[in-house]
Amino acid sequence: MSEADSTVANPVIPGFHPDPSVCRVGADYYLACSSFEYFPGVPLFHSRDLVHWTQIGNALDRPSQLRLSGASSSAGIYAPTLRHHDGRFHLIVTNVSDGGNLLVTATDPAGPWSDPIRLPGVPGIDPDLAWDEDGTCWCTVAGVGQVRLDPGTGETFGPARRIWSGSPGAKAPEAPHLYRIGEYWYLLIAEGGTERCHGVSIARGPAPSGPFEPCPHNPVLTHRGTDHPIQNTGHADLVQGPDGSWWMVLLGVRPGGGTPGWHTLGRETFLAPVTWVDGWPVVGEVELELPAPPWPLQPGAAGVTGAAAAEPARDDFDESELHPRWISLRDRPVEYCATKDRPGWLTLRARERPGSQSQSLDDLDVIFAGRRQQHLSCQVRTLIDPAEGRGGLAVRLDEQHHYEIEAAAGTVRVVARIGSLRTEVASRPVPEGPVVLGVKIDAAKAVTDARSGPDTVSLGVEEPDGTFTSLATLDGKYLSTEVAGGFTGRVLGMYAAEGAVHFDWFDYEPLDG
Ligand code: 6LW
Repeated sequence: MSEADSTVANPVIPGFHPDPSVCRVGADYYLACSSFEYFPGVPLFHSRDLVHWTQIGNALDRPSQLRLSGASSSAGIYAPTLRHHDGRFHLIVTNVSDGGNLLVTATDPAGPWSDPIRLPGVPGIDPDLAWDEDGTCWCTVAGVGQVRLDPGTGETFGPARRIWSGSPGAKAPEAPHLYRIGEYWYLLIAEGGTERCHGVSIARGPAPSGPFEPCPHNPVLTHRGTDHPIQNTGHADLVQGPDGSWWMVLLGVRPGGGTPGWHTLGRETFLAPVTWVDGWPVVGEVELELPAPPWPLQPGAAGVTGAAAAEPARDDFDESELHPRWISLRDRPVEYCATKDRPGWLTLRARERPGSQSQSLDDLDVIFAGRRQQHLSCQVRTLIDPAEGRGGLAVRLDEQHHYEIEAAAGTVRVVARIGSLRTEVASRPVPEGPVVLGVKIDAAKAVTDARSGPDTVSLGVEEPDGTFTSLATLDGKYLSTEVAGGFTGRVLGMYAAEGAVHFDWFDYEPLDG
């Protein structure tokens, strides 16, 4: 796993970072991912070596750019394409819950990004942008359709035209990216669906509009039907390394446990080498450890930016702005989530709901701030002061799938919601005042039985002497994508159920395993 051994860890961006789109500007690489019902949307990363990525922002971080009110989980923001053209970054993406496709631009990818240009003439999901030698902009979408677009105004010219249907019989030809490489235009797609049959195929033609000839070796990448530890590989984008070599970023998952295998971290961003044979790409192995690329590696300075990163990361909430890794559900109004109410603490205020006394993680508009689970085994802790309300620490997959430990003055309790079932699993008195809540997630070391889960989730409190007392240990499979459905992964975070709850700090610590 170490760079000294000449390997680097994959995924290069672990945890719920699907649908990667990458672009290179000189020595710098930028990468964008999907974000679904979470606000802010479209996390953006920077790298100089394609291996170590640091989050520099989120492209859609203002309510004027991103409306997710009422969006169901796994709806919202799908599959961006990030490109640099004419001195500007262009990011095209779909909000499936609010008007479809939109385009934002920026001169600095760390932001600010423009308000969106709406694209009513661009149908469907997974829009791509490519410019030909004349400066004409081609927008290609899932299906695979294509329309000419003026990215300055959003105007489209003519109806979308079908340019390829992918491999005969394969479902869901999607995630197109179009590139001019050498004498051909290449059309890279995903097909087979984003589950176990996912794969990457390619076609090429003389012009951006085709006609396209499929690669005789399609799919150029798939792990379908294998017992490879990385599954669902697909939804890729191509980029050249600093030395001119070719690489692919793609999504994959790491299922654990028995049958059928449950993945809990969502779809993650992996890196794979690419070579070219007879004008077609040959994708190298997508492994958990990759041979290190031959250029100087530049580990990120801060944060959890790679699967191997092991340093604990504490958020003290001493800055007025939250780090871009923090995501909330659908929006994050400052009157409900702020560091100014009690300096040095994050205050979450529950919404007041007529006819109902409190909120819970079952609600679409619960006040929540969390970060993606990025390691198969990890531990999170937070110091909560519930004197003015009730709130807690949660492991969230969606509204119907979450475990949480909740504190009110004098009590903590563990609640589990799985599908339509919701139950209090354990409770215990605690001294009045601030209390440290913790969640420890342990990946299974062995499959003991065909049904055994991928991990266990222990929820508890820290005693005054620093020891952790678990109140409940629950099977993690129920907070997996295979059980919950949809496209997302786990998010670990704080929430308010009633009144105001204050959080002094939040620790995320990767654990071995
Ligand atoms: C995305 C599609 C896909 O739009 O999943 O894996 C959808 N690929 O391309 C949601 O992320």
